[in-house]
Amino acid sequence: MSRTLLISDLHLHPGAPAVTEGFLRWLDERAQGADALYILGDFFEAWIGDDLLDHADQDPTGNAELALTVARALRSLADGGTAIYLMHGNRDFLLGSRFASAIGAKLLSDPAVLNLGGAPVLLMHGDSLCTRDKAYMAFREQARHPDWQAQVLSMPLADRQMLAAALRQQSGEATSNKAESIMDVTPEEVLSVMRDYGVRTLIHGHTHRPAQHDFELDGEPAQRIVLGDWQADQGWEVLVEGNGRPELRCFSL
Ligand code: LP5
Ligand code: MN
Repeated sequence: MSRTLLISDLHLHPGAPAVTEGFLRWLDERAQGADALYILGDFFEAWIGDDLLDHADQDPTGNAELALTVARALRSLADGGTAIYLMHGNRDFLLGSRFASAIGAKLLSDPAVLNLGGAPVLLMHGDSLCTRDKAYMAFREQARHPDWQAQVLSMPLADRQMLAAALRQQSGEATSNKAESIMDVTPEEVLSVMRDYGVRTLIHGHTHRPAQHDFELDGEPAQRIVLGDWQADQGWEVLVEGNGRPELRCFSL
């Protein structure tokens, strides 16, 4: 029976080695032998450019070493026959084709349609669904602009580390002053994007509010599955076996 796994929001970083170790174990124990693995964004806590991979020996932050370790493990999964797909999140939108090919993955656009057992399923990171968060939507537009990205990627790595830290701090201050409802998906936006893509199932992450929401879309049953963020002691996956329905699962790491 075919097996497809979807994960998101691991937020891997050197300061949380237990999550990295848990992920490496999960790869061995759960992902090994799967037909496909979809990583739906925020795989890394912050990604400042693929050229970081060249500078592991001069990277005091440990980010480069972490990326190389994870890349090796994913590469071996891909070599074993698992198709890996990587989508950008709002923390790692600078992940590029170089990292993707290092791990043997394909970069996925957001949104992407996946055919699961004959039914189309929409995959997203989820940040673009939070349309009531006007300040974030403005930031997103800027940060996803090719000119801004080219300019940022031309900066020295150390300057990029500082910029990423400054943006993280700004974001932390901004989010602590935002209403919880603003930082969740906009219900009408969910319906609208599902209609646009003609799907009855949407799977995304980003909000860190894992759940399966069942509802009606134009008179038909529909579902929105939200993946959770990984912690030192717990991770989340969506598992699809054969022609079965996607199943949200929480497990200890
Ligand atoms: O990420 P999180 O969970 O804190 O909040 C998100 C939204 N914030 C972001 C911003 C990222 O955290 C920034 C970090 C990116 C790391 C990689 C950067 C690589 C590029 C640079 C280096 C090469 O996505 C947050 C949402 C929240 O999710 C919920 O959906 O609300 O949105 C914001 O916080 C946006 C703010 O409201 C407005 C942004 C202010 C930025 C202003 C720029 C100032 C420049 C300062 C630098 C000198
Ligand atoms: Mn996110």
